[in-house]
Amino acid sequence: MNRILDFDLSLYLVTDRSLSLNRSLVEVVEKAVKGGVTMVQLREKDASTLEFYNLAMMLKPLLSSYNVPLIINDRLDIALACDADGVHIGQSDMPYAVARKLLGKNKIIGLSVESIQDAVDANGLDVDYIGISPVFDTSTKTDTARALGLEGIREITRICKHPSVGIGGINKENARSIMMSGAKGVSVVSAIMSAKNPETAAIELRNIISKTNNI
Ligand code: TZP
Ligand code: MG
Repeated sequence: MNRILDFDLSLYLVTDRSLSLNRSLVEVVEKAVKGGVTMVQLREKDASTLEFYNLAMMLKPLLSSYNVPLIINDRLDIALACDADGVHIGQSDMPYAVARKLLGKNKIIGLSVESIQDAVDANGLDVDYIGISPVFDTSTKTDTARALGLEGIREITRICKHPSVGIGGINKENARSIMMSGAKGVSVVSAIMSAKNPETAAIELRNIISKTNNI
């Protein structure tokens, strides 16, 4: 299927309100997009449906004013209800084919891959991007598969036809190595959510990424 969706994976923020140092989600996200974040995934593991929906509805006009896609983690119902730009699913979430059927061809669907086999399997799916997860161990998410490392990114980007972002333990010290291993972008939680200044953190990451000439 030829789907022409315009999105830029280069600096992909995944939210976690528990890491926002008591600042509001909207405040941190706005600073992050001002600093150059190109995609935002709203990830809420403990929120009620109403709270999740309300947060998505708050982020939607903000992100659309910056032309930054809003991706919803896991919850297709929330993505549909707020007409988000897409959804990100993991290996134990809704099957890709069902997600695509529900969302239609004009929405972005990302899939987490946690192994070489997942990457091979993703080649049989029409996903829009993959998240290579986790690259490094991270205290932000501890129930992850084994860390794939830079070697994992190299192997997965070699065999997988979809553009990819790395996630897990990525910061300004190692962002360059993620890009140099073949990813089209870096996905971060704490490097921006917990930064003293999320705007500066995003600017610094963007500078590092854009110097790699990989995007
Ligand atoms: N999926 C795999 S690792 C991770 C998620 C959501 C958390 C990454 O957080 P951080 O703070 O960027 O290491
Ligand atoms: Mg999930």
